[in-house]
Amino acid sequence: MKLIISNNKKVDLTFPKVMGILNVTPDSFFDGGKYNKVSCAVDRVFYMIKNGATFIDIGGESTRPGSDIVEEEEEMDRVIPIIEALASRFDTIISVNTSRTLVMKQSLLVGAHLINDVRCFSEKGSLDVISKFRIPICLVHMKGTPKTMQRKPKYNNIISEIKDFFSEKISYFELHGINKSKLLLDPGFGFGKTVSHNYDLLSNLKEFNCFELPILVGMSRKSMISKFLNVSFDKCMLGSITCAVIAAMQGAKIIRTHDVKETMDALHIVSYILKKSNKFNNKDTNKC
Ligand code: 7PJ
Repeated sequence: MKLIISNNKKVDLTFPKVMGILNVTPDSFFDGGKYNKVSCAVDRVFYMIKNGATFIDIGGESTRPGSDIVEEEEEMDRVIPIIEALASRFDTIISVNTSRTLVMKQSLLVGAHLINDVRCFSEKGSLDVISKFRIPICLVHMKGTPKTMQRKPKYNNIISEIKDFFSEKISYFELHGINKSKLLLDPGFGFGKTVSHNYDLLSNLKEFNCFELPILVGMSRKSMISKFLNVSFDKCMLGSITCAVIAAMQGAKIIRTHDVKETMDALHIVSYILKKSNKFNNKDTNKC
């Protein structure tokens, strides 16, 4: 499986890759406030690339549960100078975590390659921007909004509901001129899910391979780990890597993480295991 970023940029997704998280918000729950200066962000990204990150995901709005909305101008001021600095220095794939049409457009103009919108391109005009720039996009499942999503989320069958969501979105985007090959799917760990829902998802993640699109997962230091283990966010690295391994063994292709180096170590072993198991056992696809 390959992801075409642009005419001269492709990512081989035969084996899982890492997306390093760069939060440029003052209030993110784990690393908020650390990388909001351009030079600190550049240093951090250099470190992540050196340790094996293929993608860098930049976010200027915290979407943690209960977080408030950030003004558009504030979000622009946080992310645009950093994207510009990164695009001129590194050959990495720059993903922007935003729901704002203007932020998408400006980010793409200064060198971003991918848009990751947890609100699934619901803002007016965003579809026009992504279709004009022909960039890959990540479709994330979320029930509610970051402000409300953790107020008793309920599902009858979380797997089939998220499959229906993906089917509907894929058709919608195709209908609006976006090639299916530009889509990444993310079941949205922590976005309108209880701890138990998140583990329902993780234990059945391979079900989403039926779409034959790359699956991206973000579980790094989320409450599904801290609450389950009853530890603080800073003690969640091993739990996060365990979840990353479980996802990658089921075919997840992009692992969004705060801990690039440690996740890469784990994924090197996962890739070797997948390679060896493929030698004996062909195709593990299922139908939707
Ligand atoms: C995710 C994300 C995720 C994608 C965040 C955090 C909260 N984007 N942005 N998937 N999570 N695609 O990092 O804890 O799971 S923000």
